[in-house]
Amino acid sequence: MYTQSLNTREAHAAEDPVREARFQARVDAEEKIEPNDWMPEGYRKTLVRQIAQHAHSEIVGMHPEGNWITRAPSLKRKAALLAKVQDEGGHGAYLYAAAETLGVSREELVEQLLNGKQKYSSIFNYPTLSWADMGIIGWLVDGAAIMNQIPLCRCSYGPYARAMIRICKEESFHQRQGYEIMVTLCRDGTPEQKAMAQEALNRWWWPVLMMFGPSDKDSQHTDKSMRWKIKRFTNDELRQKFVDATVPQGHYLGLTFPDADLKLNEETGHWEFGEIDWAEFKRVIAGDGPCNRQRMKQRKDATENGVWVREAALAYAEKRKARRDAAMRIAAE
Ligand code: FAQ
Repeated sequence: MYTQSLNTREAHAAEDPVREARFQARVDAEEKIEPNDWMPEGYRKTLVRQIAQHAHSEIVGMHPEGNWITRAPSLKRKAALLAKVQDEGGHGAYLYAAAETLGVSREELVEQLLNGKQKYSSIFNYPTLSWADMGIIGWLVDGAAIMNQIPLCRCSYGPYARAMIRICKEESFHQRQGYEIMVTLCRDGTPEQKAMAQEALNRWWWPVLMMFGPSDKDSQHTDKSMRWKIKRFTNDELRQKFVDATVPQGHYLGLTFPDADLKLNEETGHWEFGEIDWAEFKRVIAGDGPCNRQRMKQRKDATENGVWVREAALAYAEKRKARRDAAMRIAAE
């Protein structure tokens, strides 16, 4: 399958204006592009980059919350958090499978994460310092992820769009469990619990806004991705939609946002917000955020420590196949 995909990849590499025009017409007509269809090499590369980055984010994104599983304040909270972190692992697996339909193997993608050629979302380079961070991650990080990912359910590439439908359903549950933690802390909690929630919001608000990527004027890939209908909205459009949806939710909790410039523009109906610290964003995606080194070490260790599991699973699959083949041979005789 992999060799076949490589051949397809070579065939795609050649520039072909006629095929490209036909491809663009299909995209414009909202047809789904499937793995065996002809596609421009740039389209394939863009998808591999984005889907791989997305898959890595889900896997690395298990670490900040995984840090709190043993310290969740009740059995109910522990069970919900455990299930959520497992869901994130599942999302990573779907997304690697979607990327594999484009002729790259999961091993190659993991290798590129570990050698720094591919990225994961900036947000997972921040530490989880209190229980309120579990509420904040569900409410804001999953909230931002959903805002970005609902339009991806209409992405022109079929396998990615279909993976996103299930992922979004689960993310929506994650968002609600996070907001429910926030309600418990802020509306039903003690003054200390509310203060803990406010402190968490103060740390996470700006990094969450950075999740949507650079501003449109600095985004390198948006124009092409919009033309190919991989992206349906620009980074700034989605960021604004998120701020508009989230600020009233924060006010319901009685929290204040760490932004002196945040104000509702009565004419446009949008919440205007202050300038994002793009120097911090660049630093974090260049590898110098608070937890980049720790996260990469965790992934390297997990890859190395998991060698025996992968080998055992492969040996077991081969043994089962040999047994099945032998049974079929006997049945055929
Ligand atoms: N972090 O030209 P653009 C989740 C890079 S999943 C790091 O605007 P594009 C679930 C970008 O790669 C969260 N790097 O790029 C969960 C490019 O660099 P390159 C992940 C970033 O692709 C919840 C350069 O900057 N979601 O949270 C970031 O058109 C809770 C220029 O940027 C996805 O991946 C960033 N934040 O737009 C899990 C969704 N932003 O590769 C656990 C799919 C930008 O040229 C717990 N991805 N860069 O070297 C997308 O929608 C897009 O890729 C964007 C970026 C919107 C993220």
